[in-house]
Amino acid sequence: MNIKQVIIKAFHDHPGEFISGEELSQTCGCSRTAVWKHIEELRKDGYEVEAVRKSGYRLIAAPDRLSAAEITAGLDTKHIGQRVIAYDEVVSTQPLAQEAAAKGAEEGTLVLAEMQTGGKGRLGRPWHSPKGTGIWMSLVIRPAIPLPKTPQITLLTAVTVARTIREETGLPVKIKWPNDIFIGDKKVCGILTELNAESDRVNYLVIGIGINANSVEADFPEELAAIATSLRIESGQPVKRAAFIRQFCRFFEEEYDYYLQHGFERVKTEWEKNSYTIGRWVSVQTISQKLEGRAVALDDEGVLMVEDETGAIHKVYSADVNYRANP
Ligand code: BT5
Repeated sequence: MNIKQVIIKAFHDHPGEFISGEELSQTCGCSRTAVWKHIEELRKDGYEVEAVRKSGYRLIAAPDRLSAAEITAGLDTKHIGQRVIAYDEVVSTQPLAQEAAAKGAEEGTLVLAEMQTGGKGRLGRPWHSPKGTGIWMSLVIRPAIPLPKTPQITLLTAVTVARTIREETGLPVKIKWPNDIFIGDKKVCGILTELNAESDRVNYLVIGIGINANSVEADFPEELAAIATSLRIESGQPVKRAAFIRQFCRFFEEEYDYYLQHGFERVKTEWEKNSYTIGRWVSVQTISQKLEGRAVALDDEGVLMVEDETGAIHKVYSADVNYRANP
């Protein structure tokens, strides 16, 4: 941690309290003049810091910026989110996270940006990622699981995002198989999992998560206006993005550690409980076939099971799912 990060952490550890210049200089291992200079820099970064003679410094407000220091301050996880690589503007966080992972970035590394100019969804589709409004992040993990189980990680991520949204905003969310989070009938979050593996060994996964946090209606282009929403639009409240990400990291680590030790059962139950898909009549387009039927459940591996009109069960591994009125 650099000195600015140490100061931010100290403020987070003492919310609303004054910290003396002396104490900060001891915590940071630098002179009181150096502390003062770093506080000045924090002010330039948008931090509102009150300074009172004899009392010291007190944080009044932190900017809603996704810096590494803001996210890691007060983050009590073992791995997830402990290393943050934050950018202002990128084409997409996915290749940057892949590059970091290829160079050995540790499990839990988070790559994020205020804005993406070429954010991507699945199958080459675009992901709209305007400046400062969203959470556009890619998480590197290195699970020791066989290749066919990796789609379970997307489901685990969806369950975790859904829980974070529920607990941070109180909004009712639903998961649409396999990777969309919906509020009502609008999409608020999409997840894209990319994989690097050799024969049957996973080297790393990069989980891309895009959440419309503070977007207002005008932030969505015409083609998204009817199908996309944000946490702010739905709740009427702006989201503190750094705090939201910290909570996501805690929930993800808890769910992920449990999954690695005990398997998929808990994710499956939680996913089905939150599902927008199970019980609905769906039309499924895979690379090779199109079918219609009722989505009945996930199987023990996380594969979607669809029952057609003849009662035959089809296993759907990877596909686009659309919803139909019941026949
Ligand atoms: C997804 O793909 O939903 C995965 C999105 C993953 C985005 C994250 S952001 C951080 C990381 N870096 C990246 O470059 N990507 C990841 P898919 O299921 O294919 O959905 C894409 C479709 O969602 C588009 O064709 C649009 O219809 C719609 N869409 C695009 N931008 C949206 C937005 N901001 N909100 C809601 N819907 C959107």
